[in-house]
Amino acid sequence: MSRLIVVSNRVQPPTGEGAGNQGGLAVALSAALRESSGIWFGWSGETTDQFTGHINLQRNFGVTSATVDLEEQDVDEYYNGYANRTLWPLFHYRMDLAEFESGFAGGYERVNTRFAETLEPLIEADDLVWVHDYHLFPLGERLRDRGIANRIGFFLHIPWPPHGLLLSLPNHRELVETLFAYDVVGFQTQAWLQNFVDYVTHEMDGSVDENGVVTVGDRSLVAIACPIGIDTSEFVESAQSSAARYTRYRMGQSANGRDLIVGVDRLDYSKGLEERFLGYERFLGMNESYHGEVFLLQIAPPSRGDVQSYQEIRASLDALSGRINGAFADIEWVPIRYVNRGYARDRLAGIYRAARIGLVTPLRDGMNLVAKEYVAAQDPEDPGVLILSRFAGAAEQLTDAVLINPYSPEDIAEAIKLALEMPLEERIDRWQKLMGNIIAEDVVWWRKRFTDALERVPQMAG
Ligand code: ADQ
Repeated sequence: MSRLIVVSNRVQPPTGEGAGNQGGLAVALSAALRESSGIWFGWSGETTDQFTGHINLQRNFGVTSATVDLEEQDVDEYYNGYANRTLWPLFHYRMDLAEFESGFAGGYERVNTRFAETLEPLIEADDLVWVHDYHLFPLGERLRDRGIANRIGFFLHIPWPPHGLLLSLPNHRELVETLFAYDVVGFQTQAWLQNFVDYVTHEMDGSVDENGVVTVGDRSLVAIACPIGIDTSEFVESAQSSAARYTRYRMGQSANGRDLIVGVDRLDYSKGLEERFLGYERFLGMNESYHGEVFLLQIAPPSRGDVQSYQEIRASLDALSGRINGAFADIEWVPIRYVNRGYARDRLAGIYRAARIGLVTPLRDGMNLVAKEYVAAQDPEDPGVLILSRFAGAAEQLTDAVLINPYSPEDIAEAIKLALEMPLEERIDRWQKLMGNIIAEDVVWWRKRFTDALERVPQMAG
């Protein structure tokens, strides 16, 4: 087995606190790094006055992490700027929010070059290099510039936008060309992969063969759809842990016989939270008999608070939840509990298990792991119902969820009613089918699918 080098914007080494804190992705990557004596490289999350390229090497629970500090200007232009104010909105179909500043693009290039310069000496002859996500599109090319001939793969966690939309990005072609420095490029779904192929065939006169080899001129890459999964067995276990059981018990007590509908998302405009609240409001407006009988628990820890559009979405959700509660609440019942904090994974599992409905309604999402976690946490004898946006990548696999259009409050309202009234037999039937997929295509399956594809590519002569 080749040694694995994982590169991502942030590094999340294991903390040794069990299932409590590390996300499924970090767990899976940590396991692979441990098995292959690999290295996880990225930004430390800290800033420094002057970039030095000093690597902080640490070993935590068998995983070696190598992190670098960045300058404040790097963080502003590369992370808050190009990654989160240009690429993130555009790749989530939000041209209205995308900001095109040449300073951002310059900072993005600079940080990718700095990462490549710093990482290069750590790479040994047979290593597999696996780069993650939209922060680091050009990294492979910068490594090739330095003579790195190793197999290098790239996985995109977010959607790839339709061809016409990507044209609004200045220098879109350069960005796509950088991908050809990679041997394998992975997308979450067939739909995002198809968008990429559309761009390459229409804009670059490229072609794709039946093995997924995409060719432009004399350059090629292997493009695969490789949907990320969760650590299913770990999540099932954590839903049965004592912390989960206690949380479920407390939820049950505070629900007082009412049905719980749960939403869990980073506070992000792509997650469709306003539309979700409006759909729930519509449900309440249409179904007076359910007043006092259900409540929505929306857990939404703030993220990217330095970016203005995130401050705006936060303010508008505060106002909207207040308005809905003001309109419908009674002395003994509040229709929305809106919570701006994170929870340990085992407690989250207990909350999912207590919920009659998992409401997952992103306007656009690369995959959406919450949908899978909700299913994995259910009681097989009495499972809840997953309501899922058809615009989440997860909808390609989870076709037995109640699929909805997240832009339609009416659709959301009707799905809530349908789910609350769904007979046990149908709930079990849908859940078994969903769970079948979540078990078969878990995070280890995902990791192997990607690294196998990368290992199949012959290594270039150095
Ligand atoms: P995210 O946009 O962050 O990820 P998602 O896939 O839902 O979205 O993952 C969120 C993770 O954070 C889940 O594991 C969830 O449990 C956890 N989380 C969310 N709110 C939490 C809370 N309040 N407390 C504790 N944990 C919380 C990006 C892409 C997705 C893609 C993933 C992985 O945007 O589309 O699925 O990467 O590829």
